[in-house]
Amino acid sequence: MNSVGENIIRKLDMRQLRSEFPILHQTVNGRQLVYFDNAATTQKPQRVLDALESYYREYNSNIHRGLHTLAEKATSTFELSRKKAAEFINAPEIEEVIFTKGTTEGINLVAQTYGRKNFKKGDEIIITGMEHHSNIVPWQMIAEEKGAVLKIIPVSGRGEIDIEDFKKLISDKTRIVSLAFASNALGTVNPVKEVIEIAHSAGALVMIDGAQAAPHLSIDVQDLDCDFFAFSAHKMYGPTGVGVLYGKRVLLENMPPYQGGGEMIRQVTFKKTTYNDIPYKFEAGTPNIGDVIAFDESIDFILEHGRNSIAAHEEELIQFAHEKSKEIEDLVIYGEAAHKVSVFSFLINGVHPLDLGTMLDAQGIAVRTGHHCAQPLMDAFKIDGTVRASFGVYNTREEIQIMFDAIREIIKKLKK
Ligand code: C6P
Repeated sequence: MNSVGENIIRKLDMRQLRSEFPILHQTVNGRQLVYFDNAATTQKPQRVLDALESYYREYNSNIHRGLHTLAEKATSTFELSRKKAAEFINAPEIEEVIFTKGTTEGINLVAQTYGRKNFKKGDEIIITGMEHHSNIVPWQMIAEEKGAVLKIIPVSGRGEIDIEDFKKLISDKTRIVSLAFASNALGTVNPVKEVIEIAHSAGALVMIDGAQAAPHLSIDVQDLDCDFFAFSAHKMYGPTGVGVLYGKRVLLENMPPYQGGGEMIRQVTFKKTTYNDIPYKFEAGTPNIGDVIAFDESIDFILEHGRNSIAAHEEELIQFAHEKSKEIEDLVIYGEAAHKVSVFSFLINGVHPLDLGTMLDAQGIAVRTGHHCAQPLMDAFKIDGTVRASFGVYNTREEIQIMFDAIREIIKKLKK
């Protein structure tokens, strides 16, 4: 499944593809919406909306509990999503796929269970200087509690890490290396496979923050050989409130539960509780059933259009944006890595990013401005934030042209 149709690169039929997204067909502030905030969250195709509605209209029930027909349908449909998610990342076993609220919860889960059980004073955790706060703060919290030390791989001016810097940091004290596959603020795709090989040979585990990789790149956790991999459905055309944490069985089985409650137990007495098998041990309480079910449709959406075809389309968009940006003298790009996903982060000399964002919004162009939840990275670049246009499968060159025309007009107006 992971490789079905993946080697074929087809030109996407943009008219048909865009017609699948009802939200795109509206005017915002009197202009046709140009949605360039896909790294924050993507829009949802009709099939995802339909799946969610169909669950609530036709078979809303709790799962893994009831014996009645609706409960059985809800349970089997929910579990089909797990199977699909496992195939999407080529997980060897379905039980290694845990449903979470999103990437943030996945990383916190590992820090608070694996970390709490295994870290001790003087142990080291390595992250990169381009991490999202979700991949910094959970490690800081557990490091503080355990007396462990957080070490940072520096980021170059182009927005890349140097493997040699990583080699200098890793030692027999390193317990885990946690890094983004792709940076949300710069677009950089990190050399995760190389990092994993080096970390493993030093006896350290590796957690991959896949939030910005899952919508754009083919993910194969077996090929990567990562120990943990977290991602969010809402960044890949699926619903909010759903994410996946993949972990190797042997690790998950030896980790204590994250939260206590229903579903995660085998037997409870007032004296002692025994825990359920994975993945249920980590899924206390009623999960986000409807959204997990709808997530299945977003995976199919990606697979049917083809990950390689989507990647090729997005590569064309990011290249076009880089090309166009050369025409604007005052534009400075943040993130010029050799391998990038479709994130275009920039500043215009003399224009505050928040002002530029507001002025673009006035023309129906949705971008994100600010530190992008990567404040240490912004500090390293000595800036408060950037303007970020992040492209998704439904974006077009014409829309990028519209944004650059708008930027040019804004600069002209401000310079008058
Ligand atoms: N980045 C952005 O606009 P959640 O919120 O749990 O779905 O994902 C957190 C997260 C973790 N890692 C990376 C690399 C991310 O980009 C994000 C979310 C959004 O860039 C919202 S801040």
